[in-house]
Amino acid sequence: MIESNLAALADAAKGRIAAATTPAELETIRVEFLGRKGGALASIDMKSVPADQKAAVGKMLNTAKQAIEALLDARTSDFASAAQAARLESEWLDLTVPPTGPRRGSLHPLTQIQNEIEDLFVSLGFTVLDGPEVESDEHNFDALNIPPDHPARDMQDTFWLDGGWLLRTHTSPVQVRGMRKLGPPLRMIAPGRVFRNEEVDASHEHTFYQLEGMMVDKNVSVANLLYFMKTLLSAIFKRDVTVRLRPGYFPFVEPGFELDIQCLICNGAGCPVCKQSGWVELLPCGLVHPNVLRRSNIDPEEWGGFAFGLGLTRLVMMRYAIDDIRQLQGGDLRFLRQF
Ligand code: FA5
Repeated sequence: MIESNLAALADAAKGRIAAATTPAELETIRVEFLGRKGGALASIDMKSVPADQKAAVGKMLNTAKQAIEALLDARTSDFASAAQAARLESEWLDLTVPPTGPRRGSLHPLTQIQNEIEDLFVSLGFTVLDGPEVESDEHNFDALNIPPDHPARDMQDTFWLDGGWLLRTHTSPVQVRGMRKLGPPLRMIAPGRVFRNEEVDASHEHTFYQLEGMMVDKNVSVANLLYFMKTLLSAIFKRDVTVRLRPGYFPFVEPGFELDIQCLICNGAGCPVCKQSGWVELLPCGLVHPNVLRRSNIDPEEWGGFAFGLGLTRLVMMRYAIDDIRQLQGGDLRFLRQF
């Protein structure tokens, strides 16, 4: 009788232990079955067991108690391992994930390319000069062999300010400042912002960047000019690009050239950036006109020079295949973050 009661108790305990979902539940089960006072095993009345069976029943009780304890211990240690695994999972760190935190900015593509060109020319012995954006008529036009009423003044639509001042239409006035300040021999570049009262489209801005270059020395020739142009383009594009050189008119150079690059947006097929021509005007240049040297107190009999006026904004467009110039100064971070 006691034997079958014990077996039923052990089965009941086994079922309850298996179904327990928390360590607290296990504790309740432990008290219920094994508690010294009122526990199911403790309530078995040994007094009613005949003396000759007491030893055997005691042994059975012990076995049942040990079996329940073993089940409780095993289940308790299951809960402890699960808790440990959950804690490790919650503390897991992937050390290879890049750090979050504030997003770092980057240099504007124009600044990046300007820096590259400056480094290149500095390594070739050139000085980097700066000039004012509000210029005098004299520096922007007269000293560059463009006197008042000269038709070439209409080549660049000017924003005029009061008192004969203007927003410089090109970086060429820095040539004048460089020649007057430093004298010959001279190797200078001058990157900067220029302004034209022009209608804006995919390749024309009213505010854009140029990079002026000038070398004044003895025996400067078109060969010197072409050497520097080639060095510049291969440093920027790092691959072969198709260019063409054609005569160009600028009052401050003689002879003057236009160096065009085959449009890298459409590979010469024709698009809005190149106005369907397949070519983009990029790098006008020439040998410095004697009048320009003379106006800056340099004797053209003794000295000669070349000058160029790189369209820096257009160069950036070609290098990164940007199909609309307005994106460069639109301030849209989604665009800028690509660089
Ligand atoms: C000039 O500004 C001359 N000062 C360049 C020069 C310097 C010639 C020294 C000879 C010797 P031009 O107006 O062509 O030239 O402008 C030079 C370059 O600036 C152009 O080839 C073009 O790449 C760029 N450019 C001109 N107008 C715009 C514009 N509205 N928007 C963007 N880029 C322009």
